[in-house]
This record gives sequence, structure tokens and C-alpha cells, in this order.
Amino acid sequence: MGHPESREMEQSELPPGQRLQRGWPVTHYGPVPKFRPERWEFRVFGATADGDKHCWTHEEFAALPYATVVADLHCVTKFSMLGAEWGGIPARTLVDIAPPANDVTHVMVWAEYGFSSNLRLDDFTDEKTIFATHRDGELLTAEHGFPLRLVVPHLYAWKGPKWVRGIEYMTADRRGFWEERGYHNIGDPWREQRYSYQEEPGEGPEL
Ligand SMILES: Nc1nc2c(c(=O)[nH]1)N[C@H]1C(S)=C(S)[C@@H](COP(=O)(O)O)O[C@H]1N2
Ligand SMILES: [Mo]
Repeated sequence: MGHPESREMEQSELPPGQRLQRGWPVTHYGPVPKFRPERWEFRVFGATADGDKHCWTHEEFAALPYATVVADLHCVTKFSMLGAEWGGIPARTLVDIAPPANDVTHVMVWAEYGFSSNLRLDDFTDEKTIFATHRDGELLTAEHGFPLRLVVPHLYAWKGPKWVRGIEYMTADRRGFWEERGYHNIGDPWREQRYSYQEEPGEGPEL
């Protein structure tokens, strides 16, 4: 749990057009997947530095170095939840263990049922981007992404898939699930990058 004072400071600012949401609603498309530990694996694939695919079982993944990040969640439907403490494995840690090839520019984050979201490599390796297993010290519930969800605090929350299963290193950008369906390719809430029609040239692959 974050220090109460730092939590208040985190709450001092909302991105434009957002309102404060108390509590923690559940927001996603499709059903909540059932977790089957024996079938679960986390994969890093695509343009890896060594050309190999890297896989972790649930047990192996859970043993990676744990860290916490205090961060907000901004849903593009205009509510924000502030100051949660997310615990898990920083994306940066994963990138250090299974690095991308030199020409990698983007990452596709893959989740159950083929849900995906694309990120620029810099957004993915941001020090606050984290594969969360816990929120405020408690294990995530199934609806909130157990056993693993990505949190990208500086982007709209759809950029953080729940039930995440792996990442694909890419040498060119490609749109993920919502990015193909009318949402902004980058999704910076401070710039209100909500919809793909707002994209400036160069901000996303052609639709
Ligand atoms: N797999 C998956 N992850 C997802 C989504 C989804 O539809 N599928 N929706 C995103 C959106 S739009 C939001 S706002 C957050 C909501 O997280 P929460 O339900 O834990 O509040 O999850 C994100 N992660
Ligand atoms: Mo959302």
C-alpha cells in the first residue's frame, strides 16, 4: 500500500476529460478466461535478440524479481482510478532477460482469446510498465486479469491487457485489437488520444 500522503499527491491531477471513479469497476470485452496453470505459459517471441522463443511456466514466471509501482488507470470511456499499488514483474526486467533484436521498434502484447495491444518499445520499457500479479498487496481477481495483466500507467488502460500470455517483438508497428477498432494507436491520455481518427501522420499504421 502506498504512503497516504504520496497517494494524495498522485490524486491531484486527472487527464483532460476524465472523472474520478471510486472503487474498481471491471471493464473488458468478452468472457473471463479460466486459469489452467498446467496449460499456462508466458512467451516472448518475434524478433528476439538471439532469434529464439523464450517460455516460462507459471511457476517460473512468478519467481521473477517482484517490484511495485504506484499508478493510475485511465479508461478511455472517461473514468480514472487513482493511486493503486501494482505488484509484479516490471516489463523492463523481462526485456533485460529476453532482449529484443536491435531493429525492434514495437511490441505486441498478447492475451487469452487473441486479445492484443501494440506499444512502442519505449512505452513498453517505461520504468512504470509492469506485468501485475497484485494490486494493493492482494492477488488479482479473475475479472481483473488473474494471473497476470499488463499495466501501462502513462497510456489509456486498454493498452494493458488482462490475462496476458506473452509479447511479440516487432520490427514494424501493427495494430492490436482496439487499435484496429477505432481507438488511437498510441493512446496518451494527457493528449486525449482516444480515437484513431485523431491520429496524426506517422502515429499509426494505415487503417
Ligand atoms: N484481455 C483484455 N484486457 C483488457 C481489456 C479487454 O477487453 N481484454 N480491456 C481493457 C480496458 S478498456 C480497461 S479500462 C482495463 C480495465 O481493467 P479493470 O477491469 O481491471 O478495471 O482493462 C483493459 N484490459
Ligand atoms: Mo477501458
